[in-house]
Amino acid sequence: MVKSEREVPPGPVTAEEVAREAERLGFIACGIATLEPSRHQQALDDWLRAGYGGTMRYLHRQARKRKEPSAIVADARVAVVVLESYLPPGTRSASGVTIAKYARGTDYHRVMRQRLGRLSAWLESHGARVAHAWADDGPVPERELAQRAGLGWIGKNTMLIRPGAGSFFFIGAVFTDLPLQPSAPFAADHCGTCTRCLEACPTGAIVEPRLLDATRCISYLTIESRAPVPEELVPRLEGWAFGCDICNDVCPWNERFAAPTTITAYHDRGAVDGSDPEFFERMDEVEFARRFGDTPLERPGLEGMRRNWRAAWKSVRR
Ligand code: B12
Ligand code: SF4
Ligand code: SF4
Repeated sequence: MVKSEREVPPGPVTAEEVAREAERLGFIACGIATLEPSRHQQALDDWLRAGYGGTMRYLHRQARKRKEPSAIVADARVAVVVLESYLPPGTRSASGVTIAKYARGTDYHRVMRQRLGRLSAWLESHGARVAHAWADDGPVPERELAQRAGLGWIGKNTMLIRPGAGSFFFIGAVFTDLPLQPSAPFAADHCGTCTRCLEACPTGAIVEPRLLDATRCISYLTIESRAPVPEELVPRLEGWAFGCDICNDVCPWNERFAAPTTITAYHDRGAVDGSDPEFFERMDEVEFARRFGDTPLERPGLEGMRRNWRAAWKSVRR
């Protein structure tokens, strides 16, 4: 059993000072999470056993660490958890096909890693010997740590939602040995009786509140899966050719509070022409690399985007 971080004596910097620095660097919120074992180990095991993770085998390999966050980074005592807003200003035309909002600018791994690196360096300059940053690139149960760090609740669509901010942000974490006072976990569930996300999901991927069958999720089908989109799901793509924002878009917490990001790297470059059915067919690998080499679209690559584009166009032409 891991010792409760609440017993750790105060360190050279306070959690409030860390939060101020995080906000100065451009994160929209920051909290401190303990590294106690997950309270949702059974939920993760059941999810994996049910096959909801599809071909994302890395989730099986990382399961032990996700359940035991203290095993992720040697000598770390807490995780400094931060949120980075990515909502690009402006909306896209409703005709044609589209891509997820997070993917319209520079790849967030690159962008957030730089800012997290600055936060790690700052922690080191304040006495940390361990300051390991993670930006969606490790065995970190990010949403659970964010909830534990007091940053929001996990909604029925499985997203971390923050009052006054919504859910269009990434989660990052710096594991450190600084003895920072943990935040109070976010206790409330502000979904109430709302079921908008469950009703709006076109593929029925949210099988029950907070339970997502990734193998039916458009985000998985167009980003993670290497296989063709299953025939029965093609008509349900609703024009999404890379990722999907529907269960975030319909959430009243986003309708009311989501504000555009000030980070220009996430702004829409306009590099994708969603009104052109042949857009990726006409492009060669050199052109694709030039336009999308530093964006999330690099993950499926040109062939993957051609597959997605064809399927998404079929869904809007019916
Ligand atoms: C695999 C993955 C996916 C998969 C599976 C998604 C899923 N819901 O599991 C796919 C490819 C479908 C996906 C899609 C998207 N993803 Co994704 N994804 C991940 C990743 C790498 C792992 C998530 C995971 O472990 N899933 C397995 C399930 C079982 O775990 P979990 O969802 O975290 O659930 C745990 C907790 O919820 C807890 N739990 C269960 N019940 C309860 C109840 C309560 C009350 C509490 C407190 C906890 C709790 O136990 C669960 C098991 O540990 C994380 C990054 C990370 N390292 O965590 C990003 C991450 C979750 N994704 C993110 C994003 C932005 C997206 C998309 C919006 C992208 C897009 N526009 O297409 C969509 C949203 C789809 C959706 N509704 O989830 C962000 C979410 C930010 C946020 N505000 O929550 C993350 C955190 C990446 C990041 N660093 O910012 N993603
Ligand atoms: S991202 Fe789209 S397909 Fe996936 S759960 Fe949300 S609404 Fe459904
Ligand atoms: S749409 Fe409603 S139920 Fe779904 S996450 Fe948002 S508030 Fe919760």
